[in-house]
Amino acid sequence: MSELVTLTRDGDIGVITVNNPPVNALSPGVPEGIEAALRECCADWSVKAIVLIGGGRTFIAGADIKQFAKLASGAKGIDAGMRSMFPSLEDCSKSVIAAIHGTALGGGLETALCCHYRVAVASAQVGQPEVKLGLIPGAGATQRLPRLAGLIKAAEMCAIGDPVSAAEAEQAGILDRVIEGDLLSGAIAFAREIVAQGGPPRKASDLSIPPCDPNALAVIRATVSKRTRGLMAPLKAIEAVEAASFPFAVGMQKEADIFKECLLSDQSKALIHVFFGERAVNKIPGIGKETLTLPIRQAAVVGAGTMGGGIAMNYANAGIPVFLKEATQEALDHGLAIIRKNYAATVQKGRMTAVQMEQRMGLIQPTLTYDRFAEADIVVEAIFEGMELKKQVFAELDKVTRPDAILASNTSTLDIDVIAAATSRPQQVIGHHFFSPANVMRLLEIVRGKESSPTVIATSMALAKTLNKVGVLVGNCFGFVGNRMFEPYLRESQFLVEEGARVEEVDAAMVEFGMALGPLAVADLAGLDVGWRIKNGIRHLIPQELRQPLIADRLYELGRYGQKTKAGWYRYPEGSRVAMPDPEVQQLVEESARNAGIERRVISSEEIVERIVYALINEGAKILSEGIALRAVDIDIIYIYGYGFPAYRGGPMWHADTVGIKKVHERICEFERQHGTQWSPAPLLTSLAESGKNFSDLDTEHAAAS
Ligand code: T1G
Repeated sequence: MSELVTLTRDGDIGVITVNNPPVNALSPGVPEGIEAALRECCADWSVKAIVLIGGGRTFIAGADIKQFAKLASGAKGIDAGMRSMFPSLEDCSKSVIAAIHGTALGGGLETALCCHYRVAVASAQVGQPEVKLGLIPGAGATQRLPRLAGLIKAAEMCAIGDPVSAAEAEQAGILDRVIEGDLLSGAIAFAREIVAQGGPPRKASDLSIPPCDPNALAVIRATVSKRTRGLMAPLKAIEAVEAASFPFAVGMQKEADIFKECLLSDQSKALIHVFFGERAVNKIPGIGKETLTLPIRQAAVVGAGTMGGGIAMNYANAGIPVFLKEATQEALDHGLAIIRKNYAATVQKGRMTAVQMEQRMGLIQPTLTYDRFAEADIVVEAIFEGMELKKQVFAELDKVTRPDAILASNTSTLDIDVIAAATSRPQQVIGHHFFSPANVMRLLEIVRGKESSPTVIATSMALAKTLNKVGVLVGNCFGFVGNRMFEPYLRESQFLVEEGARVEEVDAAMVEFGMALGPLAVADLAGLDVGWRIKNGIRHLIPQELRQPLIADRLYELGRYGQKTKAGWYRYPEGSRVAMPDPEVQQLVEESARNAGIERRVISSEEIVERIVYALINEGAKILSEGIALRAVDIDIIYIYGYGFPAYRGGPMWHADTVGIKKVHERICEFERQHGTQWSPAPLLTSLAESGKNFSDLDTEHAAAS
């Protein structure tokens, strides 16, 4: 046994405790330790039953994902210990009782399913989230869960991957008892009851599957297929669960075959990359657990428009009171009405009660003055995207807030240093770039100014978690990371339309690639007027020789701003947000291309995807080499959480690695030959192509150096 696993005794009950913080993953040494402890218990006649429990804050939260990343990359046999433990548990001659608190997930729940009984505290959760890693359960859950909880519950848990509560798990037959009071004492008492009952240990694998409505699986399959478009693992998980209707050994082999197929898939590699990436973005050189953070007990938002209202909702949802300031009562009332409408929609969907809605509304404190802003620990400015107005507001905030208050701008593109210079405390100024709708989108770009202090950065990163956001620290440049990359992404989309692809073909190709929405539909959603204003603000910076899109400005001039005017790249029928191709736009495109001497041609969806995605990658490489993003994975997380890039492709930079840096570089060089200098490959991309390295290698080197 190792220090990772200890064996103690409580009278005639052996207690095996796993101590592998922070989540008791089945890392090397843990399965071996459990197996050794089992052997010792079985060899000791005085031990009548065994309790398996997790030390610290949770039961076993799964196999060690790092190990599976290595297996996926070809390592052999490193899971042998784990593979040996599961049958040792189930074949143990004495009853083993799993005592669950925290989360029993993946291989953790599978460990519990190999035990003969399972008890848990009411706050515990159990689940099989492997599909979120592009995997399926690989240690018997697809075969044991159906025998305990039926095919339908097993299919739901294995294909969707969401955890279930202890109560629900008990109801389903997965848990035998929810323990009141101390878990260990309760589990030991339960063990003694089992001993008193006598008889052999109860194996889940011996149970027969309760009958179920065969149509119900078809319904789940259809639901899963719609909900997880493009993902392979969920449907594969259902296939494995269905194999539970065969003899256990046959079903286990089917699970093993499917698990291996998923493990070796690009989707699983990408999703494991994202799992660790979501955590890696919190690691900032020079900012550690010892960096002071400021308590945020009172917030304030300036501007009650779409963004300001959504930002205020984030604070209210986190239980933080927030002043919401507008210039006029009318604007304030309008903003509050939209917030109320948003909450009412959530109540309508059953995801919030009316009481909770009123509690949240009560935390939003409308105001027309700065009178109480001295109480605010943070102020988020969310007014019109104009630099002069922002500088004016920050100069005002400088006077009405405490010197230690954080002053954050929600600007989506403008220079944080210029905004900070409008105050006497630039070290307190930072960008908090929320993504619309701010109360829904998880991404928060945290834009560091050159003087933003470590405390303000660390507080912002911690606040992102409090607001249930994925906070990514980025540098200060036009558009920061996300919007700076979105410019070439949208530029190429428009060029492709001018060169011969239909609007709907461009969007369809990108949706097929896995994007939530096509780029031109996104432009209609964001507003062509917004894009025009941003572009207009930098037109003087754009070299005259650079080709510029022709159509968007024409659409703007025609008053076609997108969804908000029922017409943009698409037409939107009254009362609908369904994008309808518009012959008028097609005619405008053909006329503009003809006038510009552009010879139109049929363009394949493969070229559409390459031109648009490689434009992202090329700009991302520039951003990385300028240090605007700390790591390539930060860019991936930004595009997955802020722009709907498919997580099963790992983000734009991971996708480049998957396609192959050399191939991406060759195609970009080809595009440069065809379309000119705006396709000049980023020097970093050229250097990687020449050295045979990729973006993941760079991140590994960055991690080693910091
Ligand atoms: N393996 C390795 N490391 C893990 C891990 C795991 N399973 N789970 C968490 N970590 C690390 C994480 O990277 C972070 O590291 C630290 O622990 C704290 O995590 C055979 C094949 C359990 C709900 O998918 O959902 O079993 O950043 O910040 O917010 O069928 O962690 O500190 O260096 O997330 O309190 C299935 C994944 C695996 C569960 C806790 N299990 N983990 O959340 O902490 S595959 C999972 C989580 C499998 C079998 C298959 C969450 C959590 P660092 P954290 P948290």
